[in-house]
Amino acid sequence: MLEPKMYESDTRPDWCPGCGDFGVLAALKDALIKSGKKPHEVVIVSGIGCSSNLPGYIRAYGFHGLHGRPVPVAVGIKTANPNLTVIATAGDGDEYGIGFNHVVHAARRNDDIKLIVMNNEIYGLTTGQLSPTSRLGQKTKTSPDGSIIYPLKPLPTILGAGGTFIARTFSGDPKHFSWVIQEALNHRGFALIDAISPCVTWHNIYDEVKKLFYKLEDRGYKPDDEHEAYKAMSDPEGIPIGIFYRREDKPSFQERLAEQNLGKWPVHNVSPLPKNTVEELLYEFS
Ligand SMILES: Cc1ncc(C[n+]2csc(CCOP(=O)(O)OP(=O)(O)O)c2C)c(N)n1
Ligand code: SF4
Repeated sequence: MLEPKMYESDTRPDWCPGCGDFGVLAALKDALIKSGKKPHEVVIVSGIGCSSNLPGYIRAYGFHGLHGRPVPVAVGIKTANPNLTVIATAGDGDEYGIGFNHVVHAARRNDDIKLIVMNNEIYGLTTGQLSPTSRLGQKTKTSPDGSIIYPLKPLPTILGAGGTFIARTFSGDPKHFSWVIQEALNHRGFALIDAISPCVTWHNIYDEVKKLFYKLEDRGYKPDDEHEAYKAMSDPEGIPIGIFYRREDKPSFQERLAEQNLGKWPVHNVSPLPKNTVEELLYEFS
């Protein structure tokens, strides 16, 4: 029997009080429990940033790696052991900036990983510089007179790259957030969840989001049409949340690999490294 406390970590988050990332963490735990996943079946991978500290705050397998690199690490883990549920969690600087190339190609290959990007439109950890999703005119430490760069639109970009599950949700609505994650966990292949997760310290957009967001599913929206998805993603008036696009007919990269390499795959059938080799490697990298 799965209980919420199974995912409780001994480490308490050091996020600022009110940071949107608390809502993301709560929704992720709830979604994993509701999906019937046990902690030993789940790996959470991150890069660097406030949001990227998340794997330390949840009791599952975790990997806290280099800035911008959670996606290739997650893809490697899933490819080596397809029985695992692999989730990458990171910030907009991490995934829409330094690591965006990896995201585009994971979407193109339809790698069977789930990516939650905590999008606060700013660099939080490094104290408030411009990020790829910062707005035109936004004042930050690196744009004191207002940004003169148009923001990246990650959702239509990933749709254009062949993404098969593209959603947005809001940390201020944990029930909706948990539902979107549960749907992503059931998806066959790559899922991008753009999570509005405000940074209360450097760019507090809570009030604005609360005024402007609405749920696609409340308006009878069906996420099966690419052109409708582009339109919904580009609403100039409001902030739609929900699943913009989903298709289940495209096999994941890992499924194709299994078909091609029948008998030689997955890699986890290979004998494990001797214990002392693992200890030597850990010592070298500690
Ligand atoms: C290769 C590299 N470049 C830059 C940095 C410095 N750095 C650490 S976190 C970060 C940005 C964090 O912003 P974001 O990914 O949006 O996460 P947040 O802190 O807002 O959650 C940067 C630039 C780094 N650690 N490594
Ligand atoms: S600086 Fe911003 S993103 Fe980082 S913990 Fe504080 S509120 Fe959250």
